[in-house]
Amino acid sequence: MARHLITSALPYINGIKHLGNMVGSMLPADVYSRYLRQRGHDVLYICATDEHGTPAELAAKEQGLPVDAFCAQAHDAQKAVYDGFALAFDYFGRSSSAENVEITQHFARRLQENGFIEERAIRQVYSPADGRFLPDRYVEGTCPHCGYDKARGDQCENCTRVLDPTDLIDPRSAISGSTELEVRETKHLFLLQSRLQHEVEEWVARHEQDWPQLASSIARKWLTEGLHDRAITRDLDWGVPVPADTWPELAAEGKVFYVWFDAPIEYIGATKEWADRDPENRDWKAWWYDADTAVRYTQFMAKDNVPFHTVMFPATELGVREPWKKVDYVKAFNWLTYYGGKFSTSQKRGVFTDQALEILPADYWRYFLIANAPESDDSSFTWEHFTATVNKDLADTLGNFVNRVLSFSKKRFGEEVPAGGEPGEAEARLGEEIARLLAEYEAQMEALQFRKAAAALRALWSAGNSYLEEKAPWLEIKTDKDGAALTLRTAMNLIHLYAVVSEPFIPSSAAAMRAAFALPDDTATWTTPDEARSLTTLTPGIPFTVPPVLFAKLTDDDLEAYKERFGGSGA
Ligand code: B3M
Ligand code: ZN
Repeated sequence: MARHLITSALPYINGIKHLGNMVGSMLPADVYSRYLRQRGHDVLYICATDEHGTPAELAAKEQGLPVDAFCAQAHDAQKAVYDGFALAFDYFGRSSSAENVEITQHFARRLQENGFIEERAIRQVYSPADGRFLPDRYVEGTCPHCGYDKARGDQCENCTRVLDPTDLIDPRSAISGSTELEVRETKHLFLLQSRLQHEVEEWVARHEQDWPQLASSIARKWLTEGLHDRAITRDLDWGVPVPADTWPELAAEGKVFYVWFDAPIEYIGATKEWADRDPENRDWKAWWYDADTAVRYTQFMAKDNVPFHTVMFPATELGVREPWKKVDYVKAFNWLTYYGGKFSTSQKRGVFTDQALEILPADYWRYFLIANAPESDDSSFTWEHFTATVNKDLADTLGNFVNRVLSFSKKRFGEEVPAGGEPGEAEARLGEEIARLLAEYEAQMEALQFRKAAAALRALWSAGNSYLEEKAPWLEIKTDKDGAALTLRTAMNLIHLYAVVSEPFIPSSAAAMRAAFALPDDTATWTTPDEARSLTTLTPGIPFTVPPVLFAKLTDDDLEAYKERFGGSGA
């Protein structure tokens, strides 16, 4: 049994995330964590809100709140949604925690001692009207590359190019709108990534063959372009302070670290937050320090975050010259689009995770999103596709099977798993099919191929339906009561198997399926393909109940209502 450290990219604090964010980081990480836990591995799944940087300050300002109060409240709001999605984090922390401040400052000091940090005077946009420097998103203007007129100082949302505030044409302050901007000189800390280029290259070369192509190709591209030294401090009120013991002058000026410097360190920080809640029993360092082979570390993220995780954070970790655990596997996702266009938080386009839960329970979303995860390419969310998938896979194939089998058996044989005939040729064939599909499902899960895993799961559900159609116990019962009892008992064993193996995808429906049978809890542990083949976990006489309908079928009226509310064609 291995120890698995799992993190998903830290959702930014400035607002509730949309479904595209969910499917590209937290949800697959949760599915994978649940699967590994079921297989008996020691799993630590860590996530947190990413709370520093200009967007946090701007969002707080918009709501008329001090930044710390805004972040506290926004953290709780996001956490509530993730609870609603049944994301089973071991810990969901905050990058503004004392733990992260401590570890971030430690990293910076070590980088300084090792000669990887340098103080440089740079020219920054200053706004006399606002009485402050305007880093990153505090400046807006026209993109010099594509001409988009709402480009932000850190990046152009239209052409995705990374920018510096001084690059913008016709710059204006995002706070006051003032266009009377000056460029002034100010000192900042630079991380000398260029000096780490060679080491990072070697490190990537040793790991990339294990990574999916999406991750390794992005890492390669960045390395080919060359690692540039980058400013890791900002003139902001909110952030991890530059430590005064090492940089008294910059600390006195109130400089803080740049959000992308402290955010990845929060993976470690949040693990310490987790341990600090129960220090007797939890050892954060065992997961992060000198844990090279003892821990397997898998990260989940959307593709725009890949450079930070495959190149920049490893550079930081290498430069610290201490044995901090580095990522083993980078699971990167493409974009989920909304009718082929962009989901956009700022333009409120698409479906947000809180709205999704207002409409339907989490399992509907979890299944649909993972079954259509943008793995090898972008994938498109449409309400038509969503309702059709829910109806076909969840309501017809799985839910209806469960309900049909249990209701019919109850009606004809009472509320216990029926006795009756011995398994025959049809059951042997079914057992082979189930064992094969389950092995396929396991293989895809271990390979983190979520769409293919979902397809195997769906095939497992379908196999039950085919068996039921073939045996037709509702006819069989007229001539062969024992045979019908065998069919139903076998089908109930399938339901029990589905309850176990569907858990990573649809945890609450899986719990409802399992709870239908009066069984001790340990039968919830994984069933191997070999065990599954015999389909005899449930023996005659075990009491059962018929659970309420697992998945409601969505009607044409529902579909129209969703399209009405969210904009059908996305135009
Ligand atoms: N907060 C994701 C984003 O906002 C960013 C991830 C940080 S992971 C250390 O794009
Ligand atoms: Zn642009």
